[in-house]
Amino acid sequence: SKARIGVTGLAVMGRNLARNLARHGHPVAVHNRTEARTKALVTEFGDEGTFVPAETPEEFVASLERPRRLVIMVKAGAPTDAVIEEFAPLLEPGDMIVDGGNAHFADTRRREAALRERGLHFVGTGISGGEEGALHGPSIMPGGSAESYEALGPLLEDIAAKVDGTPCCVHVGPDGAGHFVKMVHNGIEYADMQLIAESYDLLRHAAGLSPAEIAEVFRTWNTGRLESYLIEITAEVLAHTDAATGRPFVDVVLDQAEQKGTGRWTVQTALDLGVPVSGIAEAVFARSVSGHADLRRAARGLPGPQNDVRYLSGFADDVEQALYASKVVAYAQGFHQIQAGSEEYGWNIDLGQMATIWRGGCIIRARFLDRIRAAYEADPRTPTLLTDDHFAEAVGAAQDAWRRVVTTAAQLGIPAPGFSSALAYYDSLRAERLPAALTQGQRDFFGAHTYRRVDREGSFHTLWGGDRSEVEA
Ligand code: NBP
Repeated sequence: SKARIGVTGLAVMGRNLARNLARHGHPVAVHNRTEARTKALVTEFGDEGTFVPAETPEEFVASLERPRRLVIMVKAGAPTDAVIEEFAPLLEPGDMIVDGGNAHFADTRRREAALRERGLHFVGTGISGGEEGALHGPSIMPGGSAESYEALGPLLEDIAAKVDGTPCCVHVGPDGAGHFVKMVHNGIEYADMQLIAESYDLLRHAAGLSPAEIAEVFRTWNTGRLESYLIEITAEVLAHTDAATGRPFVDVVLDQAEQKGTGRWTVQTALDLGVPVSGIAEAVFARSVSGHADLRRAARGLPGPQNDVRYLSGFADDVEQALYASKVVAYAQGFHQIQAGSEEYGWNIDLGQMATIWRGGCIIRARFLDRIRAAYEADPRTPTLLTDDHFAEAVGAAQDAWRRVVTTAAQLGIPAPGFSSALAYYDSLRAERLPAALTQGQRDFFGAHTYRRVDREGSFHTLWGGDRSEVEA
């Protein structure tokens, strides 16, 4: 009998996805460039379900029922193109190639168009949740044609995480929509992690709490509106003691954050789309700053503030409110980017559904996402989450504390780029007038770039070098 689906690329992610499929009763063909991985999978986990191991691409393709569903789980970039080129000639019209790797959505659009020409479906699929998620239920964000989702959806929904019985998997939209949404998911993840890191730093250096005490604070927060996977693991990491030295684990780790690139892609794409994702950008830059060891060493002796204010009473509660409000901003910016991408590429993405499928399986899974779903259910065209009734009220109530935290950070010289940029974004949106009017005046002065007026239609230019009269441009 034939396999219902196949997975090629059996490193951690592919192996666990294949096991997840098999455990759900789907016979799964398995293949890897280096055959040892295929053998190891069948030897170690063969009793979990029906695996159909294949030594060659030809054998692999022949073992799949039609239309064929072939999942690629290899390193993103050139390896993905190489594998597509290896398998596509062996497939027949109507067959589906699913790329579950972390591809850039522009690559996915290119590949989808090329394979469509050859009569094949190409389904760029964002998969979040790491290796544990792949095995026990990830959040799955498939792009590609609606037709391909009919054949793939039931299988993917079967192996996805479930929240209240709802699978964390939905057809996001055509071609690169799935990988685009996965990219923004990762961008939001960067922002969320940075805000949590700043919370820790402030509790430690403004309030003087120990890592173990801060772990307790995070545990408490995890029983409230901030309840999420990231808050939960933060408490675990902070409570951990290094076995070798007996010191807090967080004190023996080199303070230089690394990145694989999806945060950077989010910001690059946002710049192209003209979407202000300042919180995500600050998070990417914060990692970048941390990694510039030479720069930091050179600047270490620069003067800081003399004052040593300690806001102990109520400070942890203030930080909770700053974290909550900044987090709303980060999500508002990320969802704005998805909306802009959807309009640019004609994807017609349902924003409420994105919040729904991120409630489980993925790294940013959180109680909070139910609220975002509700916001888009109440008004699918809401211009920003910040003006949704619930969030407007909650952030409004948090803003005094948020301002105190940003002020404290500035006074003590503790960097809080995430908190402060989120607050600046909030205040920018709220402002009756922005100094952009002055910027326009400067642009008109040095470059005759023209400006619009508040009281009349049209474009205008002031003759700055002449009698300074105004002309219509
Ligand atoms: P890796 O990204 O480490 O890729 C290793 C796999 O790619 C192996 O199966 C390897 O085969 C295969 N491969 C390479 Br490299 N070049 C190949 C080529 N030219 N032809 C055929 N196969 C080739 O694996 P991973 O960490 O399991 O991740 C898989 C994908 O999932 C990546 O795109 C990753 O970004 C994405 N992802 C990972 C995570 C995570 O938490 N790790 C989460 C979400 C998404 P070999 O065994 O013969 O060397």
